[in-house]
Amino acid sequence: MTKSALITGITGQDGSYLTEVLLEKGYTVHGLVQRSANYQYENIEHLLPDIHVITGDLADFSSLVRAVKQSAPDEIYNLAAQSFVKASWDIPELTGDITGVGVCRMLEAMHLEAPEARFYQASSSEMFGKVLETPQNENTPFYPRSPYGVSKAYGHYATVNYRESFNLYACSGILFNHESPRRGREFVTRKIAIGVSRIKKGLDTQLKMGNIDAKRDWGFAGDYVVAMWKMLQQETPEDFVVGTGETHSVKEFLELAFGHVGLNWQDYVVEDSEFMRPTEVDLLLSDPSKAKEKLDWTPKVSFPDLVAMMVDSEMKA
Ligand code: NAP
Ligand code: G4F
Repeated sequence: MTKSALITGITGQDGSYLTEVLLEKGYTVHGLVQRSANYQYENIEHLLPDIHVITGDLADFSSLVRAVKQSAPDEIYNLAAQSFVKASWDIPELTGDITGVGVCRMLEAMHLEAPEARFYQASSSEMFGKVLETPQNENTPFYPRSPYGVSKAYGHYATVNYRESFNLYACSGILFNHESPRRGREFVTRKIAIGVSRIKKGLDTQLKMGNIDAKRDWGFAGDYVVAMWKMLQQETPEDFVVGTGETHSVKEFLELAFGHVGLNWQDYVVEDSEFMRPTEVDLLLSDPSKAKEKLDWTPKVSFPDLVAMMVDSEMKA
């Protein structure tokens, strides 16, 4: 029988790649889309004929109940969030409401209307924050460093608690940074890829950056959505860390990205305090051995290939 999936955040980077994977597997895909004056369909334009769009919002419980009723899902992927860390200091309350409490609303909607469904929560390595051990695994304690990280920790524990309280099939993927040509333009990898292509084409002369010593464990989003799906195919619900097990600095990303088009990053990059954060996450590095062992999941795209993919995409755009 055809399976039904409900994806919140379907217009985002991960939502679009996950939709492609689920359609390929024969799922009926329903996507929750928030109302806006200019709908953000850029990432899913090509998928619109094959999916069912439902208007709703993580801030509006009644819309979530309706979405679950309407889609009768076997699987729910809660990917919607205010996902930009830097903005979470500007809109901390909204971030808490959507990225934190929104998870609770979605879990409760499932609890009421589809308790047999399986639930995936998009947890984040940002919860590790000022890391208490390296590398980070499923047992590493959290020390969030931003309103976003705090909100994700709330959503994470809400998921664990609904699983334990009501015996729901609910699990969290603690995903490390993952990128692609569909990444939001304000995130550092896409910002660099766009900056490099504009400089190469003579449209800009410099690229203003924040803390380029920060280190992240960067993978390709297309690989990571497969891990989300695999988590919901297990016999029992569990949480998994998903990452590459490699860490690189923003500086290394700059070096490779500029180098890819024959330029030297030091000739163009300038520091700008506007892009610094009140508190920083200095280093993230995953230990994805549980995902490898239990989900048989490993990332396919390497760091240099990811950088090249993103720069090439902007050069073509
Ligand atoms: P993204 O591109 O920013 O997508 C976020 C999605 O959430 C968009 O579809 C957005 O809709 C939607 N949304 C925002 N507020 C909403 C609301 N109030 N109600 C309903 N929908 C709302 O994020 P992503 O990179 O795909 O990440 C997916 C999820 O994984 C997020 O929860 C993120 O926090 C988490 N995560 C991401 C990473 C990463 O490295 N990418 C790592 C760990 C965890 P609009 O298009 O209308 O704005
Ligand atoms: O690309 P970023 O904005 O991503 P960040 O803060 O790591 O968050 C992303 O990954 C999380 C998983 O760990 C997700 F949960 C979250 O939703 C999001 O997808 O910044 C990466 C690093 C930071 O240390 C930042 O300070 O790059 C540094 N950086 C330096 N200059 C910059 C810039 N970041 C941005 N966005 N813009 C800059 O100019």
